[in-house]
Amino acid sequence: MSRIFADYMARARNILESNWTGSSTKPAPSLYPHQWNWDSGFIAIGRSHYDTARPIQEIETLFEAQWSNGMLPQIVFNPKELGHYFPEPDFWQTERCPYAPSGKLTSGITMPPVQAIAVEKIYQNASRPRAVRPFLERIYPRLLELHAYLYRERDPHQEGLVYIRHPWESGIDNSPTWDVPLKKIAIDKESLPKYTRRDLEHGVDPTVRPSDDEYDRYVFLVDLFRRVDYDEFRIRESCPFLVQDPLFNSILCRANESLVRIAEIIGEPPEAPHSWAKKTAEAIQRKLWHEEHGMFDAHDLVAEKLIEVHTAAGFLPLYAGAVKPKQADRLYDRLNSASFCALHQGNCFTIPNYDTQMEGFDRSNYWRGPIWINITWMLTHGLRRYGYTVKADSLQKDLLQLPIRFGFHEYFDSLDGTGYGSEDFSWTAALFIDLVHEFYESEKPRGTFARRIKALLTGDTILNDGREMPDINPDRLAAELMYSIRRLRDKFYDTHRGMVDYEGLKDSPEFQGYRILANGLREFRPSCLMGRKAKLAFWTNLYNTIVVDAVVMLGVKESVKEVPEFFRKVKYAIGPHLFSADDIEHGILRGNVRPWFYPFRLFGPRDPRRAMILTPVDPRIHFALVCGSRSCAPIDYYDEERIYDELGAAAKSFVNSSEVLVLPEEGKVLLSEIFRWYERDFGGKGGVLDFIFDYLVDEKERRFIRENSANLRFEYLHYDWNLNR
Ligand code: 2M8
Repeated sequence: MSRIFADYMARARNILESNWTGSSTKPAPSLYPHQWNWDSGFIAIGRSHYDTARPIQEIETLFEAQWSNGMLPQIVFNPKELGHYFPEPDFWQTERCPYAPSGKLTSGITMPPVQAIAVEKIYQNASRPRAVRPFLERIYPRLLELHAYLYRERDPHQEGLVYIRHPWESGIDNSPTWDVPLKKIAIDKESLPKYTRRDLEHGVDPTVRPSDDEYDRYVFLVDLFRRVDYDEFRIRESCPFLVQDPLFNSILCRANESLVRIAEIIGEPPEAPHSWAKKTAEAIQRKLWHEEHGMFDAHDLVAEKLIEVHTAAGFLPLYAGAVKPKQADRLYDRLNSASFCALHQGNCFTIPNYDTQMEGFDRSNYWRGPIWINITWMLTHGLRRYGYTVKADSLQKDLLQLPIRFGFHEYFDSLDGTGYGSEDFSWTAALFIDLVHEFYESEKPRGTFARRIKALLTGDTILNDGREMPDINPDRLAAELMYSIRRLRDKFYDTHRGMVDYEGLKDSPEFQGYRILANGLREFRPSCLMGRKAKLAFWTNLYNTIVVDAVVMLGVKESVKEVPEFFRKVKYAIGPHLFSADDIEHGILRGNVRPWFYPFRLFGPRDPRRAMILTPVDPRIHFALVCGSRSCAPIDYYDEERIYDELGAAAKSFVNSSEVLVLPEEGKVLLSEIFRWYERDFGGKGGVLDFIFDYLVDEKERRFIRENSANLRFEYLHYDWNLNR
């Protein structure tokens, strides 16, 4: 792990430590002095990477305050900390409700039910998962009661979508989405209970918090609930705010999936959560989708219509797997538009909580525009679920750098990253810990599969020794081969996501056709390739395809690392010579310079393949050569005529992706290993810096590099060798 991550991990753990109250964790040192429902879930997830007892205690403490009807309260008040927050138990008066627990002080609303997700994570991350089983057995019925409560009391049409009845229940308190229903509440100051806000007494700038008008409406709703003794039926009859929110329902849907898996672990019947998950996913797809806008919206149950306001919550059905493939593509386009800070746009951090193109977008105000780590964290999981790995990586880049550069704040300015709200915010720390763990997950040593393959693979594998030869004139072979590679790209490569559909490709006629043409390479003379551009395109495309060919033919499952010396052992016979993937990369395309992992140049002094060496080296090839792994550049096809432009585009895309992190506050640049392995191709360290500077689009990052080039330190990011499938 890079040292910088280790340092910040330690800081994150300290924050959780100092916010620990003895039985749970406060969200923030002073602004939020009690236990909050969904905060505890996120906190437990982060902490579970290094501790099991406390996350268990965190969740159990929360559930000790569960209402007897199953509702899990938004806040469990710490009796020793009363007097610094509004509203507190004296205002909620939950004792009016027969379901409220005695001996516990709680609010009278709930929050997005992340708890089952957290419980599953605690189990998965435990060093001794078996020891966690008794906890699973204890907590499972409570989780089930919570979900049953939501479907019983909050889903009046029994359609699989539950409503929230207060903006605080959404967790995204002053989201612009709520403006529409809240606007309809006319406030009569005379009859509104008197109250004093306490949130502005903690040194937080009032302009980054909700307005007084919003607070009046929050209070109006709480007053309504307590006047009917928290009777859900009566609330439903009179409450002007009943909303089916995509965020809340997506979390519920995703939490049902965790419940199913927990049920299976402890041998309980999983049918109930399974059918809830299905029903909610279908309802989200059907009822909350806005076809024209290509986005999920909240549904106002009072007005019976969609609230056409687009916030980050609209992407979260991805997290629940509740999205049809066509809807996922539309969401992805939306996410990559200026509205939510396009990838490589270079002038903002992703993802702002509200569409940046809207008049009411506010880069610093609470849930009206800044970035919140928990929302983006859930979105990265959703994007991975749908295969948008490159975008997920890029969001992770933003998430990792925000606390490092700007501190462990509650939320961050979406244009310049400034931290707002409370410092030392617990879920920012916890999810940072989770992200760093995820980032380094693939560093774990690989097991038995690799050893099995090793035993099988003793020598070289010549991939193009099939009997069937192409029925074409050898002069046409290069053109036909390139055409066939382009067809593979069009059909099986997802250039957006940087992924290859190896499964689909394996038995396809296109791949069979390619393999026959590859057999024809045995009679091909590379000397017939004319001009540098033709050679660059031919060898680059051939390198990328020999890797794909080898992944398929050797049955690679998870990573090319399963095959010892993969790049040296897989070969094509071309004319009278053999070329491994390494020969193509280091021998031809890198001008036969010695590879960083090998004592000699690959083509010795008398090797006839030296005639094919391409010099000078164009370092941009490193962003076009694809080694079948996630940290490589995204795979594509390179056209002889346009290859210089295409290499430029590939370099630009890579330099502005998650593989290059510029951290001005640390005086550091974190780089892909590619820049270390091939430093000399760029002209040494200085050349690497010039190269990055030339392709970087973010003006501030460019300025920082220009002004600090002499003292900049490089650190290198872990290279992810997982298969790009
Ligand atoms: C914020 O909400 C509370 C009310 O629940 C508040 O503003 O006083 C929200 O950001 C919410 O999502 C969060 O759970 C809570 C504590 O961090 O603070």
